[in-house]
This record gives sequence, C-alpha cells and structure tokens, in this order.
Amino acid sequence: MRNLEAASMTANGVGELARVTERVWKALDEFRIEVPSWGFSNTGTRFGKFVQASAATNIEEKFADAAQVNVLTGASPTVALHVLWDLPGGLKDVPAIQALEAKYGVKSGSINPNLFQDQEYKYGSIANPSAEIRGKALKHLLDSVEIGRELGSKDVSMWIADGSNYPGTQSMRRRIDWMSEVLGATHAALGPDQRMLVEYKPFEPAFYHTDIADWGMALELARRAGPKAKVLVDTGHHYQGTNIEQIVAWLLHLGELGGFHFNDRKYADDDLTLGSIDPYQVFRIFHEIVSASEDERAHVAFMIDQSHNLKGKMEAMVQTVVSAQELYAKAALIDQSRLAELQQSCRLVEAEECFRSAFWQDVRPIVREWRQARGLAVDPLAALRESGYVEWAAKERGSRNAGSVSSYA
Ligand code: PSV
Ligand code: MN
Ligand code: MN
Repeated sequence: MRNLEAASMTANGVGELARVTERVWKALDEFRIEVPSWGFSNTGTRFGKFVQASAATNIEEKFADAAQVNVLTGASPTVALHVLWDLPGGLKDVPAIQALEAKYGVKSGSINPNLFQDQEYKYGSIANPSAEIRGKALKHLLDSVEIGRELGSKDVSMWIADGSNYPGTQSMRRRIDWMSEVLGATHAALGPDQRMLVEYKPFEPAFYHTDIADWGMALELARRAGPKAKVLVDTGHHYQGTNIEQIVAWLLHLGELGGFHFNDRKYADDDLTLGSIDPYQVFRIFHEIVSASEDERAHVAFMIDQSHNLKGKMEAMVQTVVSAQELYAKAALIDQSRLAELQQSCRLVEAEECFRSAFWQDVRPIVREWRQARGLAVDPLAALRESGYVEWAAKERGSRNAGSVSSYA
C-alpha cells in the first residue's frame, strides 16, 4: 500500500485514494464495539480501590455513561450487563432495564452470568463436585438465558472461574463431564436467536488449574453443548507470547468464533485500554477479521472488557473505542488481493511491507473526515472534555461514591 498522501499526488493515485477511502469508511460504518457496564463503576484490584467521584453508582448511571460514549463515537450502541451487579432481582429487573434502554437510546448487549462471587462457589460452580451446587449454577445460567431472551439480547457470555489451587486436589477429568452436562442443559434453553459464548482463561482466580484454560477446551465444550455455543476470545486471557491472531484464524475457519473481549495487557489479565501496550497485535487480529469472508465474520461480536482504576473511566472507554476504530481502519487499508498474490509467490519482504505499511499509516485524518461526514464529534476525547460531562457526573455522584475525593482523574 502506498503512502496515502503520496497516492493523492498522481492521477492513478487519486483513484487509489478514493478506493481506499471508500473501503475504510465502509469498515467504520460497520464497526460496532460493546461497552461493559462494569467499566463505568468503581472497581479496583485485589489490593484496593481508588475511588473516582464521577463513576457510575447504579445501573441508570451506567446506561447514561454508555450512551454518552455512543454519542461521541457512534460505535457502541449496546452495553454488556452483569447479572448479579446490574439485575440483582433477576427477571424482575427486566422492565426497569427496558425503560433505561428507551430513555438513553442504548440497548442491552451480552448478558454475563456471575458464577464466581457466591460463597458456595468456593470449589467451583459448573465443575463443582457437589451436584447441588452445580444445579444452583445451572439455575443461574437458565435465568441469564431468560433475561437475555426478554431483553432481546443475542449473547449469554460465560466466564467460568472454576479451577483448583493445588495438584491432586480435584479430578480435572470428572469436572469436564460435569461442565459438559451443565453447558448442554443451558444450550437447550437458548431461544432461536440466542447464543452462548464460552470464554477461556488459563490463570486466576485459580492458581493451579482452571477448568476452561484455553481455546481448545472452550471449543470442545462449545461443540458438545450445541451449534449455538461459540468461543469467546478475551485478549487478556493468554500466556505471554501466544499467537492470538492464529487462534482467531482457526476459530474463524471453523465457524466457531463467537466474539471478543478486548483489552490490553503487559503481564496478565491487566484489562488495560485497547492498544495501549501492543497496538500491532490488535491490528493483526483485526486483519484476520477483515480478511475473512463476510459470512465468517458476520456473527463475531466485538466487546470491551476493561475496568480502570487509575484512568478516568469515561476517558478510558472513549479512548478505547477510538483506538479500536483507528486500528480497524488500518486493517481495512490493507490491499487484500495484492497481499494474497505476494503470499502466494512467497515474496516475503514485499508481503510484509504490504502488511505493515498499512499499520504505519496515520489513519486519523480519514477517521476524522468520516466522523465529520457522519455528524459525530471530530475528536471524541476533546468533545468529552469540552462537554463537562465528567465534572457534572462527579458533582452528581460524588457523595454516593464512598470516600469520594477531589478529582475524578
Ligand atoms: C475476569 O477475568 C473477567 O475479566 C473475565 O474476562 C470476564 O469476562 C469478566 O471478568 C466479566 O465477568
Ligand atoms: Mn472477559
Ligand atoms: Mn478477564
């Protein structure tokens, strides 16, 4: 791919620029990424919490914040909900959520069951040796499916925190069957437009083994459960150096990629803003998506799974959506047919240059033009600052945020 500015200097270049611009605008028009309700409230690490005065203190404020991010970016019309945190009354809370959807103009996105907080889950939820506790976990999953159906939300997104801390203390094999049984029963309850996404994670909170540690285990469990079960890739849930884009390529190829939880990390499941540590990795993942067929990528859900304790929550969320849009635009710049030719003829350096020169292009001017054409804020972060929304929220919510301090940042 030629430099965008250089391309515009020649007659051929003008044509090429128009084609590239069209491709990028189309990609941006289609790009949607869901924000997590838990990214707007005060959370912390296991060592403590630094309270932000402007953080959302209830579900209405989470909807308000999510709506604001959508107004600024034009890319996040849905918000992921966490059942126990956002619908503590379960199904009874559905009408209240529907009222918030109508009021704020954002819809409920994926429904996240919570199988990790209850004391009874000390030795696991769906992989617990106790049939009674597994039954309780199944009931919660079935409630989550019903909540999803009532809200018209497509995905029930499952992170299973089960595992053990010491070798020999649990039968990893028996636990496979127990999980299969519960996931199969959950699948049987899904409505025609619903899916269940199975997330994997090789570490934390368990320290020796986690029951769904990698994409192979998630895939096998999803397949056993049924055709509406797919794999969810959380970018922070891999060992250092894992080739995540290769996992993505495989899952796309198999038609088993349900979606992503996007975040960045330096060490473990750090939940940092997307692309803050390794934007090239995000670009490589997006390339796999962009280069897949429309069919293959049609049902891949993009979600953010981040929760910030130092950065302002609204700023971090807007920054993440904007970074995602920019990195997706970069992936859309790649001339796919040229790349395929170069790969086929093993012209390695040219292929690599074709690929990485797209990454090195500054797409911000094109993205700005697109925002302007779509009536969006040209610079969403600056617009957030100018709107005074965060200061307003800090005044409104400050007293409700325990120990609220002088500033939100
Ligand atoms: C815990 O690792 C986690 O970050 C998982 O990624 C879940 O998706 C998320 O929490 C919400 O439950
Ligand atoms: Mn996740
Ligand atoms: Mn995580």
